Amino acid sequence: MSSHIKKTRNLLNTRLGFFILATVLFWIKTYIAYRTEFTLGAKGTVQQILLFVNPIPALILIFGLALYFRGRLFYWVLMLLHLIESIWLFANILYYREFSDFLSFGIIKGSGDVQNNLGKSLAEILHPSDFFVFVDFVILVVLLIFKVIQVDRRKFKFRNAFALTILSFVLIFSEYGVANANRSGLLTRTFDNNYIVKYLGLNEYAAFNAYQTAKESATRSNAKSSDIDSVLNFVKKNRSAINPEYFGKAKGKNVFVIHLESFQQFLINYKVDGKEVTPNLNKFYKNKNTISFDNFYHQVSQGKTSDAEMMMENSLYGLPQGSAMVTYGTQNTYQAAPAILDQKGYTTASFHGDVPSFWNRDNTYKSWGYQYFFDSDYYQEKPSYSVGYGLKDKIFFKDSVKYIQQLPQPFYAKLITLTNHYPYELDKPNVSFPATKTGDNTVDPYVQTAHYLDQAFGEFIKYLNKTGLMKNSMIVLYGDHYGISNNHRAAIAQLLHKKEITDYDLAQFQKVPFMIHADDLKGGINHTYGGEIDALPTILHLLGIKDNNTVQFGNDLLSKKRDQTVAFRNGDLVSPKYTVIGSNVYLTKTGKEITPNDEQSKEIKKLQNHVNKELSMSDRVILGDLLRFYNPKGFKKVNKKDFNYKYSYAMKALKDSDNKSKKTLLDKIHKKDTEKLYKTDAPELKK
Ligand code: GP9
Ligand code: MN
Repeated sequence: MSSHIKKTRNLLNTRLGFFILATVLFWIKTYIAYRTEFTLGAKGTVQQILLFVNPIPALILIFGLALYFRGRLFYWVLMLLHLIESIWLFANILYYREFSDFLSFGIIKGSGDVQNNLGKSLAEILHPSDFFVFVDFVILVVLLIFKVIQVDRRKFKFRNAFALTILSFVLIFSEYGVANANRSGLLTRTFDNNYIVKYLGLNEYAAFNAYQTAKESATRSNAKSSDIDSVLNFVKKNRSAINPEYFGKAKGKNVFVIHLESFQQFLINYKVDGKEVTPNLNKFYKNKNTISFDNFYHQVSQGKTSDAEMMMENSLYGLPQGSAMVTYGTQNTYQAAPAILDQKGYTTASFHGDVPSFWNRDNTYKSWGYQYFFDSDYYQEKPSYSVGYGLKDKIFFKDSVKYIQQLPQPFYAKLITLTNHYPYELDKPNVSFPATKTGDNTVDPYVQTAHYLDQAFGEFIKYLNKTGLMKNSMIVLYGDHYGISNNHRAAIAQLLHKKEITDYDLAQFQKVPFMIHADDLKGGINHTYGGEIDALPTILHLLGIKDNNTVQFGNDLLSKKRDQTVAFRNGDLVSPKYTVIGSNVYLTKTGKEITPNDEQSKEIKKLQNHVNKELSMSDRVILGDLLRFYNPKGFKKVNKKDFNYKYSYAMKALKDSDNKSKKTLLDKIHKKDTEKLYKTDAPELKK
């Protein structure tokens, strides 16, 4: 036994031994922080194992640097790196406690207005126990000072130090390989900082974030203020005239934007075993006061939901790779729907039953000017309440009412649903619809979660009717993107009752619902061709806001004369006449593939040029942060500092604004809590 201790002491008295001790202590400490300070949501064995081991490779790399130094310098360098690493962990623990997200370099270097008011409330956030993060540092220092561990003056071979560096890279890349197999697109699609920490670790996250921030500031600093001029010329030409029949028809009303997750247009009026999948949405679609578009396409790329949000509320395209909300959401200047409406007297709020960091919403929404973001921290959570990414739709809608009724009117409220999300899981008690029988397991349950979403929507509509909100609100519905990806051709063919699926069919399969309802609106099915990029101008005109100045790449779908070319993010396009997929051309009306004659070629070339230009112009706006150079008349630049999405802060703000002006639903119906009027059959809420 004593020889064992002696051996260990001998080892610790070597440089390698000291390096191992420091690494192991830091590893344990990080893992404890992972488990106790962050909500990383590691599910399943692979993620659990990755979470456990992921601190090691980067620690070998970073602490291993010290081994290149001679003499006492090794100890100094190692302890310095240790201290920096500890401070990084410490800072993240504090930041996470306040913002449920990890620190990003964009925030740290942030030009004043994006600093998230760091520091202000530090005293409130800090717990004395947080200093545990420095315990191992102190231990190591004490051991050295009191010579419990002897300083080893012998040289550590360069060859060995180098071998350790190589080993760390091998481990980092293997770890990335396993992570990417578990979550494909981890770094290319960049979903959520939590994911990167969960899979790769806090240091890898820092490196990746530094890379992203550098890339972002490079494109930003390359841009000149005059770059905005060509953009302004382009969007000016594109703007369509208002349609007096619709302009201002919903003026002064509240706006509900309901985001139907992964919801495709083909589901409307679709039947399985003779039963409608979405009876409530179908009824809404046909309602005489609903304008329903049946040639409306999603235009998203890798950023999926975040691309949809970007287009719907900014009339700017997402980027060809990754998510613009993640990379360019925190720092960029925007002229988004919430900001425009805020400046017209609206209260603005987004509701979503997932963590705030997903798609970087917690930062991007500030840039867009959202006053409130009711994320999963605002909802009661129980294991049975959630599936997949978060709160089940029925519970989400019901529990949102608590906040809706406190919003001063008129308000702009966006509710982002979640349950109808790949892989379309739902627990038995909530399944009340037959799956399709294509034999493709990813496709078949899609109609079941879509049916569930429809029921949730139906319950919400009932509430709106009961409370009178329906009368003074405009309801906008949209599907954000496909639910069934193009990889499922055989199943899609079966669903559409077709023998074979062509590229043309797949393009048309990208249609999603877009419906606008208000009590005195002239409804009907509108066949104009358009997409998510066109939502904002359409909505603004209905609200009577003639916005000729902010930068928008879409145009009002209700305008009588408008460009109906729909750009997909990869440059493919659909117009009323042609559908162009790569080099293949189809007639949109019939789906017939053609070899264009000269005249057709000319027309197609014109369409294609327009689409290419539109996409690249939009990219320039985002990559160069061009809106920072442009102060349109009638629009005030958003000050991100004005916003704080922490629960206690929001509750106080709601109370304060209520004291100032009695304009909430709660006031209107004499302090009666409207939650009681909400009826849901959600099995989780049954007593
Ligand atoms: C997560 C949700 C899903 O918060 O919005 O995003 P998606 O995977 O559809 O892009
Ligand atoms: Mn989505």
